[in-house]
Amino acid sequence: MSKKFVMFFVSMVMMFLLAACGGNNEESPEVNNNDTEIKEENAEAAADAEFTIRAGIGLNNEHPQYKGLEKFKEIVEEETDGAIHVETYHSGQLGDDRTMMEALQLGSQEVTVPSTAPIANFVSDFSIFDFPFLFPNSEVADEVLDGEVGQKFLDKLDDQNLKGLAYWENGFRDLTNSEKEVASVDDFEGLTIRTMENDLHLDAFRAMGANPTPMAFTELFTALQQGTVDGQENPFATIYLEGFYEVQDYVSDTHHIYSPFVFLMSKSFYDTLPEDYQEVVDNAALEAGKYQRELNREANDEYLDSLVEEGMTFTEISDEAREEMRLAIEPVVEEYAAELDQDLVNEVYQAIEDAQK
Ligand code: TK8
Repeated sequence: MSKKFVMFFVSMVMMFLLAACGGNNEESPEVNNNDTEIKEENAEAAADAEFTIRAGIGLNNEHPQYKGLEKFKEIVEEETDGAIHVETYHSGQLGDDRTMMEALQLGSQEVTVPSTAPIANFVSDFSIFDFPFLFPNSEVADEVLDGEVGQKFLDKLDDQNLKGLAYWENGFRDLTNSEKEVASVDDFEGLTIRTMENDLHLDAFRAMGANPTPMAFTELFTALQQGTVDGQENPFATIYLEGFYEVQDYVSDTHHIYSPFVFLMSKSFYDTLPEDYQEVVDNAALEAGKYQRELNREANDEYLDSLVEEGMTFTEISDEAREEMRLAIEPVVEEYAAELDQDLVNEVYQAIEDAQK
């Protein structure tokens, strides 16, 4: 059976299940009506448009990342007078990060905005951005990613039939778990932690004594709820907006990795766009990214308090404890750095230094 046919079959089954659930769920008829209305609007707009962009992400529609996608839609539709129609999907409605990236490669989806960690499975050099404690703050990250070096990495995506248009921000990752307060590297001992599907993340958590297990984000809430894993790590905004506080008791500001998002477009789709439309999507991805980063930073500042209000115990990581974590992970970082393009590694390190001057 061809992959496309399997995907088609799976989506038919999903549509049937969704329809069946909708039918039983008498308590929320409004939501169902809205969905139908949105679908009808989409269908009409898509019929009038020359091009349709289906943009999907794993986070939900409360997250600054989704607001960023909405901004992208607004700019593109306005500037092309509706000739490009953008449909936005959240919460993994179109699949998990890897599935969506593969769909971009196949040309069956046009846009997704994953973290760099899963991108490293497609272009291994991207793993450098997930080196723990690489970026001291988000301003330095902006300067490096938006500069010449960042562009070199985006260019490497072309060979994978992916077009990298801009860096957005997932943010500094913090640890939550259901077992105990984590204040130092010793406290990681024995904790089963879900990580993103990325070898460097797995090795870094092993180096700190944890039992990491890779998992798609779409499966995470259930895994936490059922106790398949004790903990996970994500920025405060995600921990709050995805309701992880309902199934996790402890949060520590480990800030161990800064996760960039990359705004990706299917390259084969991008190449079919006339040049002036390419320019529109290039600029819209950047513009929407600026807006998304701003919202994200506000959210991350604000949501730690909200997590505590929801009853989570907050443990502050001291500078010394963070330095111990960094030292525990250092051999892993060196091992991975040795495997990458050395010139590029040095350029990234240099750019980070320059950005701090
Ligand atoms: C959402 C993911 C998520 C990431 C993760 O699809 O997997 O933990 O941080 O935000 O990209």
